[in-house]
Amino acid sequence: GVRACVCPGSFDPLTLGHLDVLLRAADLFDVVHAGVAVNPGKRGTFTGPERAELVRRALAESGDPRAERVVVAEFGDGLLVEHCRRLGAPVVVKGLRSGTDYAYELPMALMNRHLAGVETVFLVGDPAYGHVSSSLVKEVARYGGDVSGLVPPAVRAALATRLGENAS
Ligand code: COD
Repeated sequence: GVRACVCPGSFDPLTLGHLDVLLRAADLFDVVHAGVAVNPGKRGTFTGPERAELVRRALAESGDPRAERVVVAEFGDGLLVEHCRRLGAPVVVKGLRSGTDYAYELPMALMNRHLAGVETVFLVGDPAYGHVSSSLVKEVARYGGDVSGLVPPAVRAALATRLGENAS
């Protein structure tokens, strides 16, 4: 059968670190569901639909053949394991930058296995993106720093519009 996984995240916005994990997950699975989590109590920089659209555009402009196996969907504020069940994808794939990431991810991985038997596969993050997070990228963009090499071109343009000097 088709082996499917979910790569969840806030993706507010997608970085090159996220993109690397999505494409490497597509080396291991037939279908990768990029799951855009939207916490209604937390106002993000981009809305759920905007984040999902940026992931789609970044995948398309990457020109990488693996991108054809990545499907993007928001999952609102529900449980990740419910999203996995709806999609028929019993595996979660996440990237780890550091031991701090692992400490944050371990209880969630244990909880998701407890709740629904959903397994978590961790990919070792590319050290080239070890310093790349959505929050730091937004801080750099807000103060006019150069975010090329940190985010795909589509995200760079969206950040300039949303946070750059000509933002309202
Ligand atoms: N290199 C490698 N991996 C990276 C990098 C990088 N540079 N940057 C990010 N990542 C990976 C990490 O694995 C991270 O987990 C993932 O990308 C997503 O990162 P973010 O920052 O976009 O997303 P988070 O950490 O805010 O997402 C957390 C979730 C939304 C996945 C989590 O809160 C969740 O599952 N929520 C749903 C509700 C639920 O089920 N709660 C109970 C969980 S037990």
